[in-house]
Amino acid sequence: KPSDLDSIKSYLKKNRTAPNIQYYGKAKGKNVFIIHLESFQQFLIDYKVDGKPVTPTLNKFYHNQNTLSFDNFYHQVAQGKTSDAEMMLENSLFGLPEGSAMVTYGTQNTYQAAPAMLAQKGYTTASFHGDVPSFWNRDNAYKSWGYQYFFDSNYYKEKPSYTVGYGLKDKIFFKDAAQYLQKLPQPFYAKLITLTNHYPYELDKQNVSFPATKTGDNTVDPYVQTAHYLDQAFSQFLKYLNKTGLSKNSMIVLYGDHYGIANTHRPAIAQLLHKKSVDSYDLAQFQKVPFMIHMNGLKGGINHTYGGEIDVLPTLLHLLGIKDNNTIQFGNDLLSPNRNQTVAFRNGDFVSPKYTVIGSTVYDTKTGKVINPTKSQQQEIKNMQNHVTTELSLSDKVVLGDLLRYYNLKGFKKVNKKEYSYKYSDG
Ligand code: GP9
Ligand code: MN
Repeated sequence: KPSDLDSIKSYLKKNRTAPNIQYYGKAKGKNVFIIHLESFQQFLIDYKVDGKPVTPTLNKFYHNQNTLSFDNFYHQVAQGKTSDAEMMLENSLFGLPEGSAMVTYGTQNTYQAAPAMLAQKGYTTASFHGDVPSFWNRDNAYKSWGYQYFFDSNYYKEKPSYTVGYGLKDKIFFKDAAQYLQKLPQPFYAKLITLTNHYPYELDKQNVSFPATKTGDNTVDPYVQTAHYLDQAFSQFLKYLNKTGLSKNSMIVLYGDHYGIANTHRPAIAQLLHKKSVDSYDLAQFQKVPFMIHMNGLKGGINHTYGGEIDVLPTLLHLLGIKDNNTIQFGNDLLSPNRNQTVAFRNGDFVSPKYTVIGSTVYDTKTGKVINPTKSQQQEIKNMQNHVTTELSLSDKVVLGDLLRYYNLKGFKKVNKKEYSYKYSDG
């Protein structure tokens, strides 16, 4: 019922942060590219195998003076993996503790998502992905989120040699996506979801141009090879953006959706990190994924704030100069000066600049050492824990109760799903 929103509104009111005036509106009217890097972890950035960088292009992009990069940015997904990441990115709502919100609540629920918000500001909105449209219920959830176009696998030329694993190989995907991109009225909001760097990291021989790691764990060792391939695909796409001049009037956002190497592969992870063994603290650190924002003229650098996927939308809205004083969103702008830096994992564990709390164990985030909290530290940690459980449960309340159907967001027109169709037809 509508009154279920009351506790949520008052929580959000307390937690909202003011934008950073140095960055507010800096990307107003620009095209937005969201490049979804499949299974891409932060440790790959600047990582070398046999003295060679795995991702030379992404490394350069990460260190570019016009790129804002974040080195304490965590994925916050659960079983919904990619779909949880998309859910957070587009709505600043968490995925669910079990299953996939996009699948179970993507079709019927009301949303006030990024594509719809931007479309109502004059943007063209499109998602691109080289898999079938039904995967993760994208074809329905995207309508609820207000995507005007969804260029799924039906839109690209198909040949057996063009695909590997779940779908189209990234190099072909980026190239084929370009023909549709070119025709989108500007400004646009375009999300490109890559796919080749996906477990079990298969790649056809011609495309393998990087040495596998040698941990002896077969599902881990080829990871750097598909990551390298993804880097090459991104490099081609960047060239295209530069050649067409699109890079000049666009904000390019990159992020890793979730881990590629599951925490169960401890011995292999230890070897990759050149450590004797890894503990829960190391594994929490291992959950970092890249988040980068690039734009001509943007004041870049590596920002050390602690945050995660839930924080992306508020960050982007502020950069685009879109007020979000009344939105039902659980993240906060990564560029805001006084933001709360407690990063919730979906299971209730959390990381912050001071403490990393995994189950009942408390680590000092700076040193990685287990600490025995004093009475006053215990209170501090308890407050943080409270914050985490509150935000997760309130977000769940919004999704499970479909509460946005009762919420009248100022200046926002409710999405009418019937207006959308993504069916491919020739000509
Ligand atoms: C499938 C792709 C993979 O279309 O997005 O999803 P994941 O297995 O990474 O959740
Ligand atoms: Mn994924």
